[in-house]
Amino acid sequence: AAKLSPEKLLCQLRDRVNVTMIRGSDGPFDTSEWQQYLPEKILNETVGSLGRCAVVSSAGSLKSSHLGQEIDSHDAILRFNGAPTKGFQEDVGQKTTIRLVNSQLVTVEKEQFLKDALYNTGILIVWDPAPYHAEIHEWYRKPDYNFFESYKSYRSKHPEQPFYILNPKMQWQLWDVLQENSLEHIQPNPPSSGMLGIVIMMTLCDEVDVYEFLPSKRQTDICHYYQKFHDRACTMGAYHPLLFEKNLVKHINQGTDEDIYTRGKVTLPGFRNVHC
Ligand code: NCC
Repeated sequence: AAKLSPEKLLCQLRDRVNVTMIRGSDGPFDTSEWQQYLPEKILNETVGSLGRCAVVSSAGSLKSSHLGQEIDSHDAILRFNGAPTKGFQEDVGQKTTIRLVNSQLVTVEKEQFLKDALYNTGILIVWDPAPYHAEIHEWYRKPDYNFFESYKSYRSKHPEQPFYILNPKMQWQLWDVLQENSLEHIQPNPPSSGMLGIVIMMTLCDEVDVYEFLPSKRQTDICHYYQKFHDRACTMGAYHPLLFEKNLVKHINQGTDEDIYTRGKVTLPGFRNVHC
């Protein structure tokens, strides 16, 4: 597979990866029961059109980065899973506009998820690994983690907070683009929350700055900036095709190598600024 130019790759992402949230009119969710739980407004209406956005990875290399102020200067900020801001403002900022969580967290860490105030700010989006290009009914019958009950409990507890379910078709559309632009066979598992979050923000924003997805000079085996736990797989990937995701993001970076080295920062255009 010959690598596409950065411009062509951006066009592929824009035209082939369809970022949508589950709606009450979609397949198995078109029941009166589900209508009470799914948000009425679509995500675009909830957030409006965003200018400069930041995606903050959870990497250990954010520690001692002093990037907090720079991150907070963005119009909207996306964070992942249980990544906190409290106590870490200096390095990661304090604003959260969107939090993307995986279905494992919502299910396995259900008690925490339902009670921890960390999750009560901004818009929540949950995603679940679906079988390769599975039809939405098939996925609904056999999700990777059955997070639906936990989702409903959260919605009942916090009915005013927008909380979306990512349409699972997106993950494999994105995986196909990753595979087609990699020289090796990549593992048949969906992209990481990090990569999904980057593409979600590219659909909502004029410009997206991503922090410590491509590691800076602070690269470390410490998995998260908020925990002491060491594991190289956090940065390189094991289940998720993280290395391939990072190669692709590097290829379409519009910022400088210096920004990667010192700030772990890449700058990507929003899809509305990609002209094909
Ligand atoms: O660790 P996790 O990811 O929550 O991190 C969010 C995203 O940040 C990027 N990252 C993280 C650490 C690191 N050293 N380098 C990075 O680049 C990645 O892009 C990552 O996606 C996930 O993707 O959802 C993941 O979730 C965790 C875990 O489920 C949640 O933190 C909830 O507890 C997974 N860890 C385990 O299952 C043990 C992780 O594999 C993927």
